[in-house]
Parts: sequence; C-alpha cells; structure tokens
Amino acid sequence: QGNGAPSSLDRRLVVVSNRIPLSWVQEGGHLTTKPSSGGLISALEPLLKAHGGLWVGSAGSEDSAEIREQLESAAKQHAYRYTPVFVTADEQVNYYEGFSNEVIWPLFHDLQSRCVFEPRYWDFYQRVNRKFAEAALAETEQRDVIWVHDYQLLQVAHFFREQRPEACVAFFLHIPFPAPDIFEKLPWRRQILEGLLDYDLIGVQTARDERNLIACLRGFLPHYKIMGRGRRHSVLGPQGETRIEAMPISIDYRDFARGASADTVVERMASIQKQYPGLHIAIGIDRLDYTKGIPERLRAFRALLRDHEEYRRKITLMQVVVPSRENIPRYQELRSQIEQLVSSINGDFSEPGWTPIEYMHHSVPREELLAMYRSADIALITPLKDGMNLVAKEYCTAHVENSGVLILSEFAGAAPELGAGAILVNPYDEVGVACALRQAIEMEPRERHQRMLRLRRQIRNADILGWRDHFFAALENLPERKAAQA
Ligand code: GDG
Repeated sequence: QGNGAPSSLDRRLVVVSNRIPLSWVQEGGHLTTKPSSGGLISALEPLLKAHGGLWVGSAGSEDSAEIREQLESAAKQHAYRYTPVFVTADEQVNYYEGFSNEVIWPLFHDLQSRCVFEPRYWDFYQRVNRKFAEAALAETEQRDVIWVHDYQLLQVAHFFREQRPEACVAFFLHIPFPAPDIFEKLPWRRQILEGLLDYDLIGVQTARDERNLIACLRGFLPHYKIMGRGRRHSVLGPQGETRIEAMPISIDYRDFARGASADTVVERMASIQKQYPGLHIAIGIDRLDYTKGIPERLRAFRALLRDHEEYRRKITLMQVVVPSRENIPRYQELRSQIEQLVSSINGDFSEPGWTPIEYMHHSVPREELLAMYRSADIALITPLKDGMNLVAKEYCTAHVENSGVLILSEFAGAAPELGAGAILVNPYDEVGVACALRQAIEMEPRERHQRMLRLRRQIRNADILGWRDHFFAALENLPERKAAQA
C-alpha cells in the first residue's frame, strides 16, 4: 500500500468516463464484446476490480437487450457493475469527435492550430455532459463518491449539482492542463472553469498542470479566492470550495512485474529476440495520435541511419500504432503520413536480412505487449505532449532484470518522475533524439543497470495503489458543500 494513506474507502465508488472498457463488434450476426485499451482503462480497471462499485460510461449508440445481457454477464466476472450511456451518432460527431477531440484535446496539448472552435460542438458537449450526469444521478445515492474522468466530461459536476448539490463529486484530468496564453483561446473558457469548480476535488497529473490551472483560474475568474501553494490548492467561490491536487497516475507495478516474469512471456521474448540476431531493438507503442510524436520520431530514426552509417544493420525500430479515433479525418491523415514515412525509410535503408522499421497498425494482446517490452533494449517514447504516458512506466516495470534504456520526451507528464533515470529529449529535435539513440546503444551495461534500477524503484514507490490512496486521502479531508451555496 502506498504512502501509509487509507487504502479503502467505505463509500461506494462510482466512476464516470466517456466509455466503459468494453466495445462491441458484429461477428456472424452476433454482437461480441471486445475489451478496449488505453491509458484511462489501464489505470481504472484494476482499481475498480479491487474496490468494487459502478462504472458509468458510453456503451455505443443504441440500447438493446443483447448489450444489457452482455453487460450483466461481464459484471459477474468482477466486483463492479456497468451503467451504460447511449450516445447517438449525432452526439458522437459533435460532442466526442467535435468538442472533445477537435477543441479540448488539441488545445490542452498546446496544439491550438489544430482546434476547430465550432459553436455547435459546445452545445452538444453540454447536452451530452448533462446526459452522463443524469445517468449517474439515476443510479447513485447521496453517500456515493462520484469520480468523473477526463476531458470529455469537464461539465458533469455542473449538471449533477443541479439535482444533488451536496453530493461528493471528484474529477481527474488525464491530459495536461495548458498555460493561460493557450487556454485563453477557448471561446468557452469561463464556462469550462466555472464548471470545473462544481467539483469538490480536481486531480491533475503534474505540478505543472496544477500551476497552469491555478494561473487560469486567477486570470479568468479573478473574484474567486485561491489558497495554498505547491501541489495543493483550494479555490473558494460562490459554488463552494474546490480542492486541486497534482496526483500523478501510475500502473499496477506488482501485477506488471509478475506478468512480465511469466514463463510464456519469457519464451515469447526469446523468440522475438531470435528474429533480430545481434540487433538492438528499439520500441515505440502508441495510440495513433498526433500528440504522440510518431512522425517526428520516425524522422529522428531516419536521421540516425542517414548521418551515422555505422548504425545501419545495428538497430531495428519496432513501432506499434494502435488504431484510435478512426472516424476523425486528421487521424486518418496521420495514419497515411506515418505509413508513407515508414515505407520511405524502409525503402531507402533496407538491406537483405535487415528492415529498419517493423511497423504494426493493430493492438497486441497483453502477453505479447509484455514480451515486446522485455525484448526491447530501448524504449523510444517521444510525445509532443502527454498527460503522463503509462507506456514509459510499463516498459521499465517489465524490465525485471534492470536492462533496457528509456528515452523519454521532456514533455511527457512522466518526465519529472522518471527524468533521473531516463535520457530526456526534446521530441521536436530530430538531431537530439538521434543522438539519444546513439547514447542508448553505446551505454555501458553498468550505467544501463543503474538507471533502470532507479526508474523501477521510482515506479514501485509511486504505483497505482499510491495514486488511489492519494485520491482517497484527499477525499477524506474535503469540506462539505452546503446546498445553500449551490
Ligand atoms: C491517456 C493520456 C495518460 C497500448 N497499446 C496496447 C495496449 N496499450 C495500453 C498501454 C497503456 C495504455 O494503453 C496507453 O496509455 P498511455 O498513458 O501511454 O496513453 P493514452 O491512451 O493516451 O492515455 C496519458 C493516461 O491517459 C492515463 O492517465 O498517461 O497521458 O493521454 O497502458 O499498455 N495494451 C494492449 N495492447 C496494445 O496493443 N494490451
């Protein structure tokens, strides 16, 4: 258990997120459930499995007896239940693809030129946030702790409080919070900030996110009283008091380390390594997303092969790109851009018996993922901006023999925690990233070992249990919201 903080909450936990961790595919005239992957799911699933409770989230666009049955039977396998929310096709386009992914996502990742500030998106965003709030209201009681997650649901507390002003509603933002000079571009900046202050507790990933959020509150809501400093603040406004804390998310360290040590994983690792005799394997695993810096990474890899001939036939980059947000045109364009780059680099540098980049555009099962992590001498994790980046923590944890080198973007939320053991890079600096690759290849085994040991200790000491305890401890100390203040 982390930090000596309380490890269990005696109230029911209700998680609200954009999606529940299941999706459906039509197979042979039947609906089949399929687990989904992604950072939020990786973090919350073990927590709900251990703690029990309820998970409210979208389960597609149409309600059906078949879906309800499958949710019931999935719930029987663990200690928590699902409350599905059905998001219509129109809502999906405007609330999810539109406001969430063409406004908030790029803006909060400092990529304002990619934003589409379409007023219709905002109307839908509010409508669907209300829908989620109502679904949660229908299934919960006053004593429950409602824990809303991520940028798609910033306004849920606002609608929830209209019905239940004294409830305990907390929030965690998985993505970064931008600085005021970026946030100010948002036409609905005031409503978003006021909506956030309807939460009792807001958790963000890093001290920098907290600083940015506080600076935005000071700048755009100057009449609110802000107290505290460092990683803990309180904001007093007409709606009541909101606590803000940085609580970096993590992974289930023990479970990952145990999984990575399984015989099947070790066997698979050996067979992957056999396919690349005498080669250094670098790995990249990302959802298909422009924030992950995949084209920039490929260009850096090309620079290494172009400018340092001696590294040709010495290294292979295994790049897994997991399909994501496939209906959004920008994501389709990104896929073609990545595939063109992979094919041109492979075309320029391949030789019989050596392909510079092994590219996969599909997700891989967990055991395969663990075997890939363990086979890789180097992890090349270079997001342009990232809330945390769990892949970095998973890679290190899987390296149970303390081998492996982590190259990490200084703009990942994981950088402050992992910076001492990783090689930090600026993902925009092609030459710098190529240089880090050389440093990783040439690193003495002793230094490798020391750095990895340090990384793994850090992750073990601040794992997902610590994150959960941090959240639960913060809840214990919250002042009550009075109905009259709402
Ligand atoms: C958001 C924030 C923040 C990936 N491919 C496969 C697979 N995965 C799993 C990884 C990891 C997760 O998905 C990805 O997590 P990240 O944290 O790297 O990234 P996002 O999905 O963008 O997550 C991020 C996170 O939320 C948590 O707060 O860290 O900054 O953007 O767990 O293992 N899992 C399997 N097969 C795959 O092919 N089984």
